[in-house]
Amino acid sequence: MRFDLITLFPDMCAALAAQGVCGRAHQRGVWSLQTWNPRDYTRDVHRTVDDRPFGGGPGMVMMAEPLALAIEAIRADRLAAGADAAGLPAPVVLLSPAGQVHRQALARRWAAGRGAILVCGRYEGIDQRFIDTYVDQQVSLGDFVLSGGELAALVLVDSVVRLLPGVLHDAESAEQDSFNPALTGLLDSPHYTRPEIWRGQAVPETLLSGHHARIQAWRRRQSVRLTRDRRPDLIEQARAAGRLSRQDEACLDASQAENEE
Ligand code: 9WO
Repeated sequence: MRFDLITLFPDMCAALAAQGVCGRAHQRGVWSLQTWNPRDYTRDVHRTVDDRPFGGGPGMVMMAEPLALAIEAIRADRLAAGADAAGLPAPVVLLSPAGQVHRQALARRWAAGRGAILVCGRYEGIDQRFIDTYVDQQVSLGDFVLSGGELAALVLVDSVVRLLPGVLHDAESAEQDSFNPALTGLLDSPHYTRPEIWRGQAVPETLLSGHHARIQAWRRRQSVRLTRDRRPDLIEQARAAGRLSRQDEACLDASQAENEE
């Protein structure tokens, strides 16, 4: 899988390919990341990538032409590398608050694809004519504003790459929700490690019992209750999708009754 990032700040993007599970997988060739600087596709001596907005207003706008030339260069390079299925060019994706909000189900869909060309905007925005001409879809991470699209692009790539086969160890993937349908859509239960008592706080007894079935049931109960308390919307979704068992419902009823006492 190959991701091409169009960015004025390529240095910001190197970390993902260098560290952690994504870094390891990158080193093994599971995926690749290339950055393309629009500044390298300018033709004036000042290497201008931005200009003042027509109609006035604060700040600067990214010019269409350097971005378009970067896309053309990427398309040629991906073709030469055989990175795309024949006649199926990689989608061009803009990270912006106007996009579809990213979530785990979309990350899974991306993980089945060939990658993408990710456009990272800066300044006040990008000339709309570039967006109209080249951008296939916009992706948002949520309702907040960043100073540029780079961090959002890296979050997107991270969420996809960790789902690729062989990126996580068995031990990690066993815990992972896509391999553990029972947990899908619920929040994970709390984790503990040594020491058994830390600053007077003990580890929940069940986790020390060595009783696998009881531990599993305890974790599931914790997941269900935590999700109910913090993200009741996810409980509704899980229920609607038939992902809550009779035990899950009983656990919700029981803790509801405790709260009402
Ligand atoms: C396009 C656009 C369209 C409608 C409304 C806002 C929009 N912003 C952009 C855009 O290309 N913005 C660039 C990237 C330039 C300004 C900083 N940018 C940005 C991206 N800020 N915040 C994001 C972002 C991306 C994904 N999820 C949350 C925020």
